[in-house]
Formats: sequence, structure tokens, C-alpha cells
Amino acid sequence: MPQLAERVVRAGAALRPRVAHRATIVDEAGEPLDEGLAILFPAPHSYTGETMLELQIHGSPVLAREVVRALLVCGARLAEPGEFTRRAFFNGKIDLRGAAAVADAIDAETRSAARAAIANLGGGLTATVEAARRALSEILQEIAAAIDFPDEVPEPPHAGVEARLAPLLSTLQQLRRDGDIGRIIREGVAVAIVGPPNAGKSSLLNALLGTERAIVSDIPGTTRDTIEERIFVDGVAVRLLDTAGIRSHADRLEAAGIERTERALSAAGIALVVIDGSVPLSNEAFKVLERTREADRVVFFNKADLGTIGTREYDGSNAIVGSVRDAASLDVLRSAIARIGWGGERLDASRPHLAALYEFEAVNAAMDALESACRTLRSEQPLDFVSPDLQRAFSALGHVSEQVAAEEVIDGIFSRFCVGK
Ligand SMILES: Nc1nc2c(ncn2[C@@H]2O[C@H](COP(=O)(O)OP(=O)(O)OP(=O)(O)O)[C@@H](O)[C@H]2O)c(=O)[nH]1
Ligand SMILES: [Mg+2]
Repeated sequence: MPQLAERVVRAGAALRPRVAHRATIVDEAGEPLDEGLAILFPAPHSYTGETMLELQIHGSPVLAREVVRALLVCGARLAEPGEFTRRAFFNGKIDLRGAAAVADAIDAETRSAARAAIANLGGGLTATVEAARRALSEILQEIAAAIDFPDEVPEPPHAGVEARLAPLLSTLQQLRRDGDIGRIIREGVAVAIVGPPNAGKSSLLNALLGTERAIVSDIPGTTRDTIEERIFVDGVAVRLLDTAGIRSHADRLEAAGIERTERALSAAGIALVVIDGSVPLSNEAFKVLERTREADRVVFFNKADLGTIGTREYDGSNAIVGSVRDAASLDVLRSAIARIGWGGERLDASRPHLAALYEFEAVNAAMDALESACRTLRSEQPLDFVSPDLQRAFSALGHVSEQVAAEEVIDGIFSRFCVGK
């Protein structure tokens, strides 16, 4: 690295560690390319723990390309996706959660998603989980001592043990709740717009987007393929999927579209059922209502400007009557999506929270074990019946705090990077 620095950086004096030097960046033949800043980070005090040279140049893509080309000629190579963070991880500079948080921060599409990722960069969650494990280990030791030396060590009272498990359970519950919020902030929610043909599904997509994205016509069966677009509701990304209208006597092409509708419906978190409410409900309308009965859904009776006769035939809840041509209806629909998608609250994940699937699984397993321990305690069974559950919770939490992640988890995290970082 220092040799590379000598070839491409002319700074007037030797680069001092972690000091920004004004420098001329030159190519392999010593020809000046740009004026900028050069900072040398000797090992181990760098992001990766290895010696690093940082060059800050003017933000022109041509200049950047030229500087990179010169560096490659002088013996450097391009970093692979995630390579810096992978090296930082293997050199003990960053833990696995930190690496995942860097990937999340790079992927973040909203301010709240970036904030949530940064909240996970520190070791806050590990500390919380470690504290819970310490508490569990103390209880386990007390129980073991009472069993091994029944004459000398009194048995801790059942109610007392349960009272000490209660705050641990609520800590884990909180972690899971914050994790769920983080997941919504990171991934957003998917809303499938479904309903009979000609109900106004594509018109609704366009109205929510504010552009004429999908073709709208009065011919039933206009939309054949699923169209996906994204909007933001209260800072949360909402993926809207406009689908082919569902009806039974469809031609082959339309039938393929309807199959995709079914798929969109199963994949989406929320079904937004659009029905023409200005006419009596068709068989297709009843069919879609039936198909989505179990789903988290909003039922929108559209075309209220033409009448509302159809709405009287519906006896379910969560129905909105209005028109895609009316801004107030769109506001009501946006609020309904927020309410069903994330409880309608302003989401904030500024506390460290669970992010990876294996962390959720570990915390769920620990909670199951603790709940089982509480049941055993309440049924007044001997204390040594409680120990296996506490042991199970203790080791499950180790998966979160001790980074005993499997190889595929590590690979999964680094394969998410699409830039060198
Ligand atoms: N009067 C009135 N007409 C509407 C309203 N919403 C949609 N339309 C009209 O209804 C017709 C069908 O609208 P689309 O948005 O294409 O319906 P769709 O549900 O996507 O239909 P398919 O793609 O065929 O399944 C168009 O002529 C729209 O202009 C509304 O609120 N009021
Ligand atoms: Mg359509």
C-alpha cells in the first residue's frame, strides 16, 4: 500500500497517519490527473484493520475512472462486493450485526431505513442480550446449588424465580417488537390491488402514484400482467401491485394474468379489494370478497360518483366508499394501508433491534423456553424441571450475542452487498 501511495500521490511530504494531505494524484507515468486529498490509515487503525489509502478527488466520473485505471495499472485491484466489510469482519473490526447494518444502510431507500440501520451499528443489542443471559445464568446456578447441596443452600422460591423471568420476557418482547418495526421500515409492505375487471384498479394505481402508469379503459380485462410501482406512505415504502381483474370466463392470455393475480395476492401483506360500488355486486365481486376474507384487507367501493347501490349488499367491515377521482378517498385509503400495514403509528427504529432472520428465530426460541419455564414454575413442579428450559433460552440467546452464526449466514450477509464497501 505505501508503495502504491508513493506512485500515485505527490503530497510534498511523507503522508502522516490519519492526516489529510493536499496532494496531486498522478497516473502511472507521473502525469497529473487531479488535485485532491490523500489520507493514509496504517494498520490496524482503519475500517478493515489493514493499511488503507483514501483518496478524495473531484466528483467527475471521468476523473474517478482515470484514477481507478491508474491505480489498477500500478497493481491495485477492484474490491469485490462487500469486500471491505468482509475484511473488517474477519479482522475483528466489526461484528456480524455491524456488517449486516452496513449492508442495510447502503440499501436504505428512506431516511428512517438509514436511521434504523445506523442504530444497529453499535453493540447495543449484544449488550442487552448478554445482560439477559447473565441473569439466566445466575438463576441456573442458584437452582443447581440448591439441588446439589440441599442441606446448605435453600431452594429459591418458585414465585421468586418467575418474578425474575418476567422482566427478561418483556425485554425479549420489546426486541421483537422493535425488530418487526425495523423490518417494515427496511422492507416496506406490499399491497395487491385486486378485484373484478373494470372496477378501477388501474385507475387507483395511477391516482395513488400521481402518474398515468397503467393503461385504463372501459373494456374489462385491460390489465393482463401484474404492474408493480412504489409509493411512500408516512415514510414507509409501499409496493403497489396492480393486477388483472378476476373473472371466470377469461381467455387464455387473461387466465395467465389472473394466475399472476393469485400469486400477487398470496405474496402481498395487504389486499386492496376494488369493487365497482355503483352497480349491484357481481358474482365476481362476491368471489373476490370470499377469496380475500382471511387476508389483511381494505375493501374499496369505487365509482361512488355514479352511485352506491352495490355497497348495501356488503356486510363486512373495513369498507371504504368513494372514488379514485376524489382526493379525500385516496387519503382515506392511504390511512387504511398505514393502519393495517403498521398500526398507523409513526415508525421509529432508533433503538438497536433484531434484523436478521436467525436473530428473530433465536429470540422466539428463547421466549418459548422462558414461557415454558414459567408454566412449570406455576404448576409447582420441582425446580430441576425448570433448568432445561432456562438452559435452552440461555443457549438460544447465545446465537444473537456470541455471533455463533453458521457459514451460510455469514455468506448471506456479504452476498447482499453490490458495491465494494
Ligand atoms: N365514473 C367513474 N369512473 C371510473 C372510476 N374509476 C375508474 N373509472 C373508469 O372505469 C373504467 C375501468 O377502469 P380501470 O382502472 O381500467 O379498471 P381495472 O379494474 O383496472 O380493469 P381491468 O384492468 O380490466 O381489470 C375506466 O373507464 C375508468 O375511467 C370512478 O371513480 N368513477
Ligand atoms: Mg386494470
